[in-house]
Amino acid sequence: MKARTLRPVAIARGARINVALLALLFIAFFTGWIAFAFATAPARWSLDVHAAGGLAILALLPWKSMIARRGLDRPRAGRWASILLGILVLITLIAGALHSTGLLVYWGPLSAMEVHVGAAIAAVPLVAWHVFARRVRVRPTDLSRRNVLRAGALAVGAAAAYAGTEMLVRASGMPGAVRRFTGSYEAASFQPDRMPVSSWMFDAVPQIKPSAWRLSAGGREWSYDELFGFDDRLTATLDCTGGFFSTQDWAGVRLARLIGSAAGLSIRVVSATGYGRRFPIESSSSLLLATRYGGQALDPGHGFPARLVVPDGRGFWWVKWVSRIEVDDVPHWWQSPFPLQ
Ligand code: HEM
Ligand code: HEM
Ligand SMILES: Nc1nc2c(c(=O)[nH]1)N[C@H]1C(S)=C(S)[C@@H](COP(=O)(O)O)O[C@H]1N2
Ligand SMILES: [Mo]
Repeated sequence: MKARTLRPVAIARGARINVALLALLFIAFFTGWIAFAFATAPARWSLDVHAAGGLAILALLPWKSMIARRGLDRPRAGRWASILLGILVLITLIAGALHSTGLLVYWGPLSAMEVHVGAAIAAVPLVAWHVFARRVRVRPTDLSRRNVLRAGALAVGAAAAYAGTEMLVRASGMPGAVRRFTGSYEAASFQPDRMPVSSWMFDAVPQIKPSAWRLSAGGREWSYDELFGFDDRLTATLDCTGGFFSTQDWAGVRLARLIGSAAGLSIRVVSATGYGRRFPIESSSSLLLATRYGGQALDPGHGFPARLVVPDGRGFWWVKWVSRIEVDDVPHWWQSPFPLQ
């Protein structure tokens, strides 16, 4: 096979596209996780950057396919890994668009959002390998005025394209028009019996007998009946990173009542399954340990006997099947940003 000789202009363009892709992949990955970390304003602005970044990647793909074709012309190891990377990036983009337009929000047991994030995570080691194995030489002149202008034009174009697709989704009344600011779809609000059951990763629903169950909190144990006797109420929205949200009337007991006068920096709420999250001590009066939703007892899927309600906290903070609440001097931010279980 004859290697094609490329003019320096084409080489510089190739490097430019590849470097831009790398930056955009970083931005999309980072802002995606910011969006998952919050159920408040940062979720929105990070998703605006995220969506524009994703569309910018899409815009560069025609140029990238020219580079890829050139690379594929040379017989060398690892081309299949590059092709797999291409497939994963395409799946990520397509699933993101399916979720955002609402054209296909569920695919069997998986949501488009789960496919989107799953493919993106799977692509990470391949990107790392790819960048290492197909090294691009970056020169100081790459930061030229012209390249900065190019990057600016790409950013403006991507933002406009994102605004355009959002307007199109709304004007045409696609299902995606009714997403919440986190991108999630409403599901069974105020209909507890129809609320979706979800878990962060692999936690299975435990069957807990209320007679044998005890909650340890504030230096003592509480029985189910004791907890059920409280009637603090809160209307709050559970917003799962899987792509749905559901608002319910929750009832139970404010954590402040359970921990009493215990002193410390943070509160750790632990599930019977071992899953747990830590909260700043100041939040003890806004957090609710719920035994009921919509006036009825929780069911096993939703955390029976008791589950945490975290207003303005993403779903993964809403620990289910709570068995232990501890106060200690570990700062609340001293934990993995996302559950590891
Ligand atoms: C959207 C993400 C990307 C995809 C889907 C992708 C895909 C591919 C494919 C299929 C090839 C041809 C097969 C091969 O040479 O292994 C290739 C080549 C290459 N890629 Fe990527 N790539 C991506 C991002 C990047 C990034 C971020 C860099 C560097 C910063 C990069 C640098 C290169 C280089 C230098 C080549 C070789 C080109 C040549 O031999 O002329 N790529 N890429
Ligand atoms: C590098 C890989 C990624 C790319 C290229 C990418 C790209 C995209 C694209 C193109 C959209 C559709 C935007 C729209 O038109 O509304 C989207 C949506 C979304 N992505 Fe990603 N994404 C990536 C990774 C992630 C990750 C890792 C997360 C979460 C941890 C994430 C979370 C989301 C969310 C929540 C939406 C929905 C936004 C909405 O409905 O408004 N993405 N992504
Ligand atoms: N013990 C435990 N609690 C958990 C989880 C889990 O995996 N284990 N998943 C969390 C996540 S990610 C979400 S979205 C909500 C889902 O609550 P639901 O099943 O009542 O909708 O529970 C949270 N609480
Ligand atoms: Mo979730």
